[in-house]
Amino acid sequence: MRFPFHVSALDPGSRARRGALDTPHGRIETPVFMAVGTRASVTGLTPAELHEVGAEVVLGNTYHLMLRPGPDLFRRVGGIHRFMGWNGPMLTDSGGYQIFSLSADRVISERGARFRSYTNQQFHMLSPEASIAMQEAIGADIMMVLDVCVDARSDEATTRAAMQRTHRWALRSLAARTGTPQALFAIMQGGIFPGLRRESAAFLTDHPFDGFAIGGLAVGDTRAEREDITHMAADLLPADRPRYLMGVGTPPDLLHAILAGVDMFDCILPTSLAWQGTAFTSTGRVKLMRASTRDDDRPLDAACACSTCKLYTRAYLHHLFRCGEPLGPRLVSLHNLHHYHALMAEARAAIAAGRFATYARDKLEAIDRYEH
Ligand code: PRF
Ligand code: ZN
Repeated sequence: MRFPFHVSALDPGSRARRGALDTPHGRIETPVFMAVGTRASVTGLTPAELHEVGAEVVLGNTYHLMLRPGPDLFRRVGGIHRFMGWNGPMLTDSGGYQIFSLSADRVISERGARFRSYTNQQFHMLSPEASIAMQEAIGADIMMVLDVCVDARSDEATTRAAMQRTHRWALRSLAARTGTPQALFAIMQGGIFPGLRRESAAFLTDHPFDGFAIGGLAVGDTRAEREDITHMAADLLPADRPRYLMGVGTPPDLLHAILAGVDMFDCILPTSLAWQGTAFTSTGRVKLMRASTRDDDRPLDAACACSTCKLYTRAYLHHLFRCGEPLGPRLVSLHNLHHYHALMAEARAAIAAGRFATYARDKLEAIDRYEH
């Protein structure tokens, strides 16, 4: 293992665990939510602001950064931390998901994925080896293997083929490393098929990966399917490595996954919804484009300690969104990330105190009451 992961507490009423992962850029306290900064930027926010809202880890994406600015630039400036001015831990996703979700004219073969760039229409090849080379140039603390993600509604044969290719690519990724001080996580696939998930865990956990991700969820599956697979998948993964649920999700999704024993998350929801004027609050979602917030002189969330909630009213935020002022989405992004990070801090404290099952049940009930 490249860097140590310590589990410091197990919740007596669930599979939840409290841990810490030590990286060259500092300690990651788990469970953790990682802010998405696809193109070496969490849209609209500076690293200082990310620290202020409690961000521990920032996520970059190999697919986007390979197309622009490209590997040579990262090699020249000495990696993404210096490039973007964030000195905390970072993780790069491999590009596997973007090939599935974004690429035009893609052809996936055993060698890798050939696709057309959205920046200049040129063809590129993203192979497991090319993804590792790019991720080593980017220099994030944690790298992900290139995987094949398919729609959760795919039939079992299609899902199995994608999973098996993901396994072969995971071994090629391990072999492609050149000895940089970066961790490498494998990605479990297998869709909504329990048998495939078991196969995927059995295969991947036989190899010296530093952590294991659960991929292929929140891609067309139902909430019930996602929860069932998350529970069974987390249980199949080794207790001494971090478990990362990719691209999930809402606060209830996170609470359920922590109950299942997941340690790490990322999701674009808090930041992407912020840019549409939607805020997560302790009393449900608030939509700031709605006329109902026009004369509302309350803070976004009276129970929130973030600077947006300390300084501004809903009426002001509504005004900013109505005028298309960039300060609006910035202030709501700060609040939403603070909301997610505060939820994680509460979860960590509850696990350490041995009362996470009760905490999560109460929290889920409260969210359910407000959202329905
Ligand atoms: N694979 C990779 N990144 C991902 C996913 C995946 O399956 C998902 C699925 N929810 C989000 N991000 N490499
Ligand atoms: Zn707030």
